[in-house]
Amino acid sequence: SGKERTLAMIKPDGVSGNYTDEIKRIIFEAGFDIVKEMLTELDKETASAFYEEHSSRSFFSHLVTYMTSGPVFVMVLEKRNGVSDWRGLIGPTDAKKAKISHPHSIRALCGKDSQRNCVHGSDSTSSAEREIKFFSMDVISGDIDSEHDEL
Ligand code: YYY
Ligand code: MG
Repeated sequence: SGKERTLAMIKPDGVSGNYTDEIKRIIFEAGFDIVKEMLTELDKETASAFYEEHSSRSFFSHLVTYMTSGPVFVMVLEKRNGVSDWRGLIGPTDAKKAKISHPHSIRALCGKDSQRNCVHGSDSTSSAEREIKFFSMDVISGDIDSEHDEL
């Protein structure tokens, strides 16, 4: 059907700032289905692995500290052109710039700056596939019962 899945995450400041419901409303209004969702917390190892491509950057340790500062809300979104449409909805990385250039974006709504930018979105279909697997959100729920049946 040409639908794409992408990984979205509401980062710790978004969850603690109570933006989850408003962001989900924006997601549904834009025509996405939320295929899976989970509230979880990243430990340092998980956050470091998730952002491994940025491990040599000067901001990396601050990024890991931020991402482990509280619960995050992870979602698998589905829609035609879902990857780029979600990137479009969240706006540019630097929330300060987003507030000027993309005032209706999610990062303009709840982000603070280039680090505390409230939400994540996969940047390509291959990143989306990798990130969905990273959180084991590619596994179909309900498998536990059918596995039981085979015992
Ligand atoms: O994909 P996106 O999140 O928009 O930006 P990336 O360039 O991939 O950086 C990932 C992540 O790193 C960003 O969301 C916040 C953090 N970061 C930072 O703390 N400081 C920067 N100058 C750039 C990025
Ligand atoms: Mg990125």
